[in-house]
Amino acid sequence: MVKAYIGLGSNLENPKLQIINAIKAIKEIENTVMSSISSLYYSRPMGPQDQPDYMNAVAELTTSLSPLTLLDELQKIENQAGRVRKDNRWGPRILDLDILLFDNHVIDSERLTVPHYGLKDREFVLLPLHEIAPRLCLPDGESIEKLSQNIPANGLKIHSQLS
Ligand code: A4P
Ligand code: MG
Repeated sequence: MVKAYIGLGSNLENPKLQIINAIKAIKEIENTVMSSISSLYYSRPMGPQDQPDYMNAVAELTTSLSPLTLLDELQKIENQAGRVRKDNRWGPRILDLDILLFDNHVIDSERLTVPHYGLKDREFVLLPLHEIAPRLCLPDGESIEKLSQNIPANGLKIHSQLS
C-alpha cells in the first residue's frame, strides 16, 4: 500500500456538492482507502478570470492500485459528474481530479505526469496539502512546509470542514 494525494477542484454546477459527491465516489474505489481529507477551500480562478471562483480540496489515499489504474478510476468519476473536456486551457470545469503525488514516484508518461506539474505554484493545492500532510516532502526533497510558507495565499480561504 502506498500513499497518493489527489487534488479536487470544481467551479461549475454547485461546486461544493461536486466535491462532496467526488469524495463519496473516491471512497468507493477498490483497494483504496481515503485516509485523510482537507477542509474545503474557496479559491480565486487561476487562468481566465471570467469564470466563477473554485472550490478545492486535497485527499490522501492509501492504495494498492497502480498509478494508471488510479487515474482510470478518477477519470471515470470525472465523467460520471458530467465533465465535458474542452480545449480551453484552465477553463471552468464541473470536476477536476488530479494525481498530485503517488508515493515517491516520478512519472513522465503520455497519460501521467507525477508530481503534478502545477503542484509547486498553486496555493489551492499546496495549502490544503499542507493541512493534511505538513511533514510531506516531494520526490526532489523539497518540503511542503517550505513551499506552502512561500506561496501567496491569493485570497484562499477555508469554506468548511469535510471530515
Ligand atoms: N494527466 C497527466 N498528468 C496527470 C495527473 N498528475 N493527474 C493527463 C491527472 N491527469 C494527468 O487532463 C488532461 C490529461 O492530463 C488527462 O487525460 C491525463 O491523462 P484534464 O483533467 O482533462 O485536463 P485539465 O486538468 O483540464 O488540464 P489543465 O487545463 O492543464 O488544467 P489544470 O492545470 O488542472 O488547471 N483555479 C482554481 N482556483 N482552482 C482550480 O482547481 N483548476 C484549473 C485547471 C484552472 N484554474 C483553477 C483550477
Ligand atoms: Mg485534471
